[in-house]
Order: sequence, then C-alpha cells, then structure tokens
Amino acid sequence: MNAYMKRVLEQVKARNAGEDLFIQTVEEVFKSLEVVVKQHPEYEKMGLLERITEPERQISFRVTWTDDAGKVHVNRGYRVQFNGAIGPYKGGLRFAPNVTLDTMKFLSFEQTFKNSLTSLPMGGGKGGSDFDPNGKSDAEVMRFCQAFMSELYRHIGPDVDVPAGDIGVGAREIGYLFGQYRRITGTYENGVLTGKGIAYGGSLIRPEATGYGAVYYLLEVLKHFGEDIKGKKIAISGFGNVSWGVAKKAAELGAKVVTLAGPDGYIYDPDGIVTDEKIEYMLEMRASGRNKVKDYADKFGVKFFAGEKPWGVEGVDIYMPCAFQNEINMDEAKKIARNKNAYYIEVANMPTTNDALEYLQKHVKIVAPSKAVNAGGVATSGLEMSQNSERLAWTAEEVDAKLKGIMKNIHDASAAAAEECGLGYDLVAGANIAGFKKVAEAMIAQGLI
Ligand code: 2IT
Repeated sequence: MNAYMKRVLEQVKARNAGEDLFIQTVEEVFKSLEVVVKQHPEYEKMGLLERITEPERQISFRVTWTDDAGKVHVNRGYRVQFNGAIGPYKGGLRFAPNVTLDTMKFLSFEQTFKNSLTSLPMGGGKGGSDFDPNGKSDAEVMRFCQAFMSELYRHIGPDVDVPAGDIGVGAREIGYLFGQYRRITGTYENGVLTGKGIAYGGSLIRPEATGYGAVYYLLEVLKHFGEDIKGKKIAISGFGNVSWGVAKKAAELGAKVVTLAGPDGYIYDPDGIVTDEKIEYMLEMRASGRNKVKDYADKFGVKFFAGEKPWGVEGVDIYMPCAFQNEINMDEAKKIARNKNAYYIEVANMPTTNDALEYLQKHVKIVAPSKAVNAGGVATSGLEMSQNSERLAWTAEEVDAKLKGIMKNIHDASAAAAEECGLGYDLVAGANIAGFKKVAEAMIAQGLI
C-alpha cells in the first residue's frame, strides 16, 4: 500500500475505533486496490478514498413493540446509506441479536462494491435490527416489522433507498414491512422493497437467486480449470434460504451438498441433499424458527456433530460457507487447506477473517470472494426493481437467464480486472478492483459531495 492508502487506513481505524468488522472490510478491499490507486493520482487530489470509506448517512432509531403477553420491548433499528454514486441505495435488512452499527457498516461497504459488480444501477446500503425473530410468533414479528417501518419509511423510496431481506428477513417480514409502508405513505410504491411475494410485485427466482447465482459463478470457475460440476461434493454451512438455493441448483446439475450447519452443530449426509423431499425439508426447518440443524439428522437418519463445524469432512471438493461473517478463522482455514485442490467459494458476506483468507489464497486451488459469488441475490433484486417500474413480470426462465448472464459477467469482469493489473487469475482482487472502479469514476464525475 502506498503512503496515501496507509494514511487513509489509519484515519479509518481512528475514526471507527472498536468497529472491527468495518475496519476488516476496508483493509481487505484496500489490499486489492494498490495497483489501481497508483495508476490514478487524481484519487488523492479528490479525497476519493477518504470519501468512499465514510458512509453518506447512517441512521439509528428506536423500535418499540409489544409481545403476545403485552410486555414492552425496545430494539435498535439501523439503516446505513453508504454510497449512492451509481444508483439508489440498495441492500438487505438483517434481523439478528448480534447486529450492531459495525455490522451494518461493514455490510453496506461490501454492498457498494457488490452492487457495482452486478453492472446494474444500485448504490450500497444495509439496515436491520438487533431483534431476534427466532422463537417469535407471527403476530410478534408483524408488530415488530410495523414498528420498524414506522421510522424507516421516511428514509426510503423506489428512487431513494430500496431495502430487501438478509439473515432473519424473508418473504414474511418483507410482506409486513411493505404493508406498513403502503399504509403510512398512502401509495402503491412496490418498488420500495424487493424480495416481495409474487402476488404484489415480487420477482420469480428471487428466493432462489443468491444460491443459484453462487452455483452459476462456481460453474465459471470450474470452467476456467477445465472441470465439470457433475459428481462434485460440496460442504456448506448454514441451512437458510441461501444454502437451500445452493443445494437445489447443485443437485440439478449433478453435484451434491453433503453438509449443513447451524448454531447447534453440523450434519453429514453421504448421499447428498439431492431429493425434493430433503431440499423441501430445508425450508420447513428454517420456517419452524427452532434454528436447529439437528432436525435434519433426526428426520433423515444421518449423523449430527454437536457443536462442530463441517470444514474437516473428508472427500469434499468444494467448500461454500453460507452462514455468517468470520465463521472461517485460521483453524478452520487450515482444515480446508488439508485439501490442496479445494475450491473455496465464499457465499455468506465476509465469511473469512483476513488472515484466513490470505492463508487460503496461498494454500488451496482457488478462492472466490462473496461480494462476487453472492451478488446474484441483489442482482435479481435489481431485476425486480426493473419489473416494478415497468409494471410487468418476467417469466422464471427470463429471470434465470438474466441471472446466469450477470454471474458470468461478474466472473469474467473480475478475472479481466485482475489480469489487467498483472495479478493473474485472482478473483478476490479482481472483484474489488472491478467493483471499485465504477463507483470511483461516478464519484469523480459528480464532484466533491
Ligand atoms: O447481502 C445481500 O446482497 C443481500 N442481502 C441482498 C440485498 C438485496 O437488496 O437484494
């Protein structure tokens, strides 16, 4: 890193002291940008790196709701509008007990580059709350969503900021949030949220899109190495919406997902999660709100490993962490790297600590970064926005074909960006460079704001 980058990084660390996830993301992105920053002395003159690491706006608000027994609860709600240079802010809402402002900042910073990579006009944003939907009744979730939207509505809009789902926010929550937005504003602006139900403007394939997109990206990586997905074994973590999409598409293409993981441990299914019954059961498990992956082992008679992670399982070709940030640390990375031919394909947002990421890049066949691999979710949200604004609906085949094209383009653009900088087939650096360049160009063109 040159002196300018080092100086900005120090400033970011001082200004965001204690926000370790955000600092981690900035460091990870900066590491890739060295060559580009050297080529563009105007970045320093325009304070580009100082500006791109400071959110345009961050909102924090009180959310008051009552549970079924009438008890009052207060949670904290957030929306971080990180960068709007290339389009309205766009990004998910995460409801989980460990959500902090730091979580929101790292996610919205990542989102800025991810959205840029999709080649669709979307800026970066993220929001959510430390509310835990697990174990709550439908009525409680509805009251929470209504209270949350009662503040959020004044900060969003189809041309302003378009939230969607993330961990803890699925079709049910989006429905309650949209209902409250419509009621408060008295408008039918269904382009204000994505991930909606089909009955009120949702897009076909949106629920599948993140997982499908990850597998489409994987196909491009395999193609680069002249390999076929057929017969490959995949270890994944998580058992939510994204994991479901990965398992479903992998099965369709003749590969098999052999592990799932939750907060309670992991399951190993040697036959693979390949039948309709098993794939459907994943949705049931998630919808139950129990948050226990052991349910799968009980139902299908496979092994459950309490309190363990799936990364040491033998005979796996591809590793796809689909759960949450920093689940792969140095110890886990070393387990994966016992397989020198491993394909390490990040899916969850920032699933790898920076030291583990660097280690894996040196010790496995290839590392692909989540901001490229999981971009099919937000890309399909972008397609949902297009359909809403044109007041039409594409078929599942049309959306799927566009998603496939976007994922191929993300892979190819990342590979080309790294190649141009003399970095070879480095998908991590390539994604950061390609995502960054477009946002930087838009920011320079728009002057000092
Ligand atoms: O992390 C992500 O990209 C998402 N949660 C999806 C965001 C979106 O706007 O669809």
